[in-house]
Amino acid sequence: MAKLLIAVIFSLLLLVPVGAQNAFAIVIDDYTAPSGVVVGGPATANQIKVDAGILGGERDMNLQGVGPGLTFMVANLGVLTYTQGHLGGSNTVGLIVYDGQDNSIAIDNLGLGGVDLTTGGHDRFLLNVQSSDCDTLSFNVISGIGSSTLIIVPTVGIMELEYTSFVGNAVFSQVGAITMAMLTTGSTPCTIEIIDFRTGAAVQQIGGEIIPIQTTSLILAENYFGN
Ligand SMILES: [Ca+2]
Ligand SMILES: [Ca+2]
Repeated sequence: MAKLLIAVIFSLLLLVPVGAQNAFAIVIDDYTAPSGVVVGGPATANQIKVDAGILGGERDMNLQGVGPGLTFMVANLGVLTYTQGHLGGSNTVGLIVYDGQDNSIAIDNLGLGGVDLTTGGHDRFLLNVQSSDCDTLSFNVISGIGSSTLIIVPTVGIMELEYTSFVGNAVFSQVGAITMAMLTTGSTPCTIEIIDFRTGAAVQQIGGEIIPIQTTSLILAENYFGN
């Protein structure tokens, strides 16, 4: 009987249209709105892009601590590319800030007006990485005076960044700003390409297609097994 129910639940998973599964996803950025190339040099450099498709209507990009060698950041045709061509000297940071339309690289802790990242029962960010040989990505979620941080080593594919993995005191249902930073140290060149950043639930791979696990199916299973 248990095997039969599991099979039924599995079948239900396959029947849910893929489009419906992301109905509650909050798209932070799919990088289709182009930001011009931010090229590193002796000074920091910025690009601010206003677009309705970006969470909060704006993407603030900033390069910090750049040194010799071609280091740049650009968003175009659905791909965010960060290349660290740093050949030595101080560390480099490529920073992207989602904090509403403040037209400034400075972080407005209330800029998103308290967006609820848990809408639809979502409990994690889904970050789709196309390629990477960089070693560190750092995320910061800010809710007024609270903030939480997660530092990861990027891998190719859809990365699940669970809210419970963040360290700090941000309230994920009342978010004022989100930042993503590409951190590279010393003289090791690297490139990372990101094609999507959104909220979501757990994902599983079925037949080469990645679909979120349905909360309703999990509730069915929990009820049946008495959990
Ligand atoms: Ca902004
Ligand atoms: Ca800003």
